[in-house]
Amino acid sequence: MKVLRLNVLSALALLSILSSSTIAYGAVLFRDDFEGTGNVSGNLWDLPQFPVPTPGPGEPNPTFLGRTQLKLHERPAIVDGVAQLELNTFNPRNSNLGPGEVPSFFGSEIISTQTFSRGNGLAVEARTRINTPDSLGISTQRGLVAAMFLFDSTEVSSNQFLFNEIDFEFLTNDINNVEAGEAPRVLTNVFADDPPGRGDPAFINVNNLDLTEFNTFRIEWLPDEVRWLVNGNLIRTEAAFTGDLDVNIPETPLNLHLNFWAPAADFADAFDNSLQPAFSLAADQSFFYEIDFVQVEQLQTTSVPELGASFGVILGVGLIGLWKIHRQID
Ligand SMILES: [Ca+2]
Ligand SMILES: [Ca+2]
Ligand SMILES: [Ca+2]
Repeated sequence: MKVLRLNVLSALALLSILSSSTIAYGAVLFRDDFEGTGNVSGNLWDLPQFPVPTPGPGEPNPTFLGRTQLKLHERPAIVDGVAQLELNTFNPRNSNLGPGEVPSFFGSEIISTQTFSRGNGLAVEARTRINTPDSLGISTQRGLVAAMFLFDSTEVSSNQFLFNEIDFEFLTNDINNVEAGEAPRVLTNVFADDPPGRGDPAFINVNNLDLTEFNTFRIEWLPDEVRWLVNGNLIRTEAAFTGDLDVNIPETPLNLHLNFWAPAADFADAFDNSLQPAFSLAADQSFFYEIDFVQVEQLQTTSVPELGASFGVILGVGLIGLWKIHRQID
C-alpha cells in the first residue's frame, strides 16, 4: 500500500504542476484604427459634455482643464490613418470675453461610448505621438499635456466627487528635457475612490523614449495590480506585493479617454509661461496629439492543463503504472 500511496501522490503532484500552468489571452473588446477620412466616429467616441445645469462660480466644469476649454462640438479629424487631437491657442470666446472671463485655449478630448469592466483583467493599448513644433519649427512647444486614461467619477455628495482613474500623461516640457540631456519620462497616475487632484502619481524615466515619434503605451488593469508598459517594457507596477503602502486599484467600470490640453501654473511640471492664449484667429497656433490606433482587450487569466503531446505521454505512463500497482495489490 505504501508504494501505491507514493505513486498516487506523485501522480497527483505531477497533475497539479501541469494544471497550474496559466495562460493569459485577450479578447479584443474595442479597436479603432482611425481609417478612412472625415472625423472620429460618433458611434465609438463621445465628446465632453458641458454639465447641466451650468456650473456656478467655484463649481466643477469637467470640460475645462487647467487653462483649456475642451471642444464640445468639433470631432477630431482623421488624417492618413491617424486621429488628430488638436489644441488651438485661440478659443473663439477669447475675442469677446464676458466680465470676469479669462482667455483660454481650445483643446480636445474623445471618450469611448463603451464602458469597460475590469473583470479578470483589462488591457488598453494605443500608439501615439506628439506633433507640436514650436512657432519657429525648431523645437517642441512647451506647456502641453497629452493623455490616455481610463476614468469614471462618482458624485458622493453635492459637488463632491471621487475619481477612479488610470493614466498615462505625456508632457511636452519633458520632450525639451531630452534636449537638455535629461532622461525622457512619462507621468503615470492612478486613483481608486480618491478626490480629484493628486492621485498616486509617479514620473517614470524611459530610456531613449522620443514622444515626437510613435510609441505604444499599454495599461493592464488587473484585480490585484495595475501595470504600465511602454513599447512592451513594464515601467510601473501598482500592487501590494511591491511593498507599496498606498495601493490604488480601481474597481468600478471605466471609460477610455484621450485628451490634449494646456495646464495652469498649479501643474508646475507641465506648465510653461511661453504658451499663452491667442486673442484672434489670425494669431492662432495649432498643435496635435496623434493616435494611430487604440484597442481594449479583456484579459482572461485561467488555470488550464497544457494538453500537449508530452502531457498525454506522461499521463499515459502514470495511468499504466497505477494499473500495474493495482494488479500487484490484487
Ligand atoms: Ca486611494
Ligand atoms: Ca501606490
Ligand atoms: Ca491608424
